[in-house]
Amino acid sequence: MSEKILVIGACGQIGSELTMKLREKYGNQNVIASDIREGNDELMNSGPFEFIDATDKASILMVIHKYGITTIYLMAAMLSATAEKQPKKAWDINMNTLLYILDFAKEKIISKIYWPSSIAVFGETTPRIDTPQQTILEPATVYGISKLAGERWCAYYHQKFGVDVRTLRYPGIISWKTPPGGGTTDYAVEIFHKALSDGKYECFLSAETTLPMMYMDDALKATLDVMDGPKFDTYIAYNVAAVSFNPKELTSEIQKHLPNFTISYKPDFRQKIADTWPQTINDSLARKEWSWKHEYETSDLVSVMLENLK
Ligand code: AKB
Repeated sequence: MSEKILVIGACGQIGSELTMKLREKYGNQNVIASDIREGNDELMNSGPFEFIDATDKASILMVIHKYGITTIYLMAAMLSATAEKQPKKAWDINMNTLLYILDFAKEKIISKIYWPSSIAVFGETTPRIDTPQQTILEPATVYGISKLAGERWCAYYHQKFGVDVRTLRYPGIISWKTPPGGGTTDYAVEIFHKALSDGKYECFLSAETTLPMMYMDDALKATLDVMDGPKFDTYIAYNVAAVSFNPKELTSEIQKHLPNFTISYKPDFRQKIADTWPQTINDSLARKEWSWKHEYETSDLVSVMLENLK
């Protein structure tokens, strides 16, 4: 049976580019985009689209039956900063939808799931440099708690019911096509827009706040690679890493292209979130087990971002 894919949350930062990549690979008609709002023209015009509220189990099931969906990429989520403002709503979106999808797979209505986790599963008590795959997981944010709980649910459904679910722990994702929304790492995208439009940027994190980051193309490659591989014997939410930098270092890279660009710092509540997250990630397991390798270094992603946003 050929794969029929449903992307839930297809109009968000990762969802929109992931949908286009999947359409390229599996054919436009085999990848159904869905979200609560319309996406960009490219996404809306290149293949099927359905309005789905990710918390509405019945409408997800209806779309699964309508298209004969075999695989779901569940990209709808409330990210770290927004989730702190609406904890219960964040839990509902980040957790209940996952449980619906896991149940659909348990009941053999669908056969495969991609569900992303995040570096937010780590917390203050986790080693922040070269953070291992297996380590202390005591997240301090609602988003992090939901991602950690989600990982454990995925492991449970995999082990108890044989559900084929795969997960990567994304770092901050840098891209230019669709803006991110509500994340702590979002400064590293906003900065490019402001550098080009205003020549200056007021950063909500302090100069020295180092966080793991990845260019979108690398994130998509990792996602497709982990989905292409054989089913896991044991469920693992893989650490994946590319680069790490702080706002000061990113500014210096941008200044190589825009020498007059200036940055000022006004840390807000997001600083506290960033302070609990790792600075660098050890992803040797992903590199060993499915040959994960990033391509974009910081200087590459800065060039690509400025080039495309110009
Ligand atoms: C966020 O900042 O909340 C996200 C993430 C690291 O998962 N980008």
